[in-house]
Amino acid sequence: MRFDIVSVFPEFFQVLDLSLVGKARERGVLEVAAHDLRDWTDDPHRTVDDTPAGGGAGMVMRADIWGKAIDELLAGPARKTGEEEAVAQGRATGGRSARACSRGTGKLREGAKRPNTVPNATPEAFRAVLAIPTPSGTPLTQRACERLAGQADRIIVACGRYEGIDARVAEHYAGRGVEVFEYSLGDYVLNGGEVAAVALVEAVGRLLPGMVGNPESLLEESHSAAGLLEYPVYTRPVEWRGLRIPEVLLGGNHREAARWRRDRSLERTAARRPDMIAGLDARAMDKKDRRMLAELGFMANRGSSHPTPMRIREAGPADAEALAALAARTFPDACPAWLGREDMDAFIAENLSAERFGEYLADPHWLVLVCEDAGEGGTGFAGYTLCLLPEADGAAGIEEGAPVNATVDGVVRDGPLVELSKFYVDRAWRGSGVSGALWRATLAGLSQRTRQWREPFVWLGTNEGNRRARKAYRKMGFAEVGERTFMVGDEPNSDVIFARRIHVA
Ligand code: 6GU
Repeated sequence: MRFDIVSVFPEFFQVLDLSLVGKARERGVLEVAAHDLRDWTDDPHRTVDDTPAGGGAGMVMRADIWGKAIDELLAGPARKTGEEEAVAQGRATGGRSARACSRGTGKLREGAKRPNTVPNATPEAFRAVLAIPTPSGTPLTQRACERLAGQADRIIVACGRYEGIDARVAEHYAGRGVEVFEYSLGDYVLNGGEVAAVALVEAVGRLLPGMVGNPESLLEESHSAAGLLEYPVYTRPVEWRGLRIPEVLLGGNHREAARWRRDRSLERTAARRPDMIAGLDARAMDKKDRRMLAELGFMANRGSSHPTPMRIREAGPADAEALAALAARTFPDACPAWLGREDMDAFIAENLSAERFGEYLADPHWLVLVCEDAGEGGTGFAGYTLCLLPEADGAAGIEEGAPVNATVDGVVRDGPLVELSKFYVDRAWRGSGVSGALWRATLAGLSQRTRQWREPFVWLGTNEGNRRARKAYRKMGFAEVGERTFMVGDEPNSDVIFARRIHVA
């Protein structure tokens, strides 16, 4: 791979003699030559710019000067200086390679006396790319760097200054079949393309075979194919200024450490680059990934291609219709298989209609939380919770079987006994982490509303035969404290009663 960088500040590129890139140049993996654009001028002032056509501030770099420089460099690598040749073949010392950079800046004349190492050179044969750094280019990405490292033999970097390079330069070479790559480092403006040229050499150069000692370090880094930012890294001392390396990285359990790193990657990416979360392949994620993402405000189920942002919020009167639709969809999931459709429909019509939800939503004793798909073209509600708060330190739902005298973890209740009347997640969102996130938000809301009490409880009843729900409630910190009979339509159902403390440590 050879870079030819053209700039009015060729000395700038002496930095490329240092570190990794410098070593690769010594080893011949990479050749870099910097050239002075002014060497292609003919006038005594060595002018490279002129005033902008159509008026405006600043100066524009002339197409004719750039054309001469690029034509000559495209014509092939015959024009290596002797020292560059030495660098490429690994004969140079560090000191000579440093000179190769700064001395390789002279105009490399047509018909130079050195032999052309690749005869009949054409842009195609060299797979040459004309790279033009500009704040109006496409963002430089790891994908673009990987493609250049894999496919280009020669990259000519045309560093503009002032207001940029006459647009016909890019147009002309693209028309001649040269790949023109106008790229930007990010949404800010530099004074010229030199810094961006160094960035390109380093980002592409380190991907060349034989450049990075441990190729695995290429796999796990930020912007690798996984589409996540890298996790935080640590090394000794184990404790520094009161900060310890996370224990999970010291214990020697590689699976746990890998999971921890994956979670930190997801966390960082969600916080710093939410745009990258939306680009993740949801089908490549496991249940733990989805749970973590739900904590971070994104939801993905097994059927979705990409995670979407989710919002958990208190429902308002305008949500009654959508809530009733979700409730009607989800209620049958919790019923035993033998229960008739008519009984379920009767229950839904009586307790889960839009009118009923309208009443719940208007009554301050009910706390209704919804989890919704907040992405573009969101699919609506994925789940909801419905809590009934009693007056003062009373018990909500006494006639429903509230465990008024129950103790939990050996603790006696001090404060209200809230009823978790409904907690449903749409079938499509099972296993997505939505229910965990919705539950934590609900518990936080209850804790907030009962904070003047020392030890408030929350209770619920669920069908005895619904093992999935029973297991889920135990995981949510509930303990079985009793039983009740619950009517769905005309059918009596055996329910289990669960309770737990609201305040968490
Ligand atoms: Cl590639 N060039 C200039 N002049 N400014 C930039 C940039 C490039 N990328 C971000 N800002």
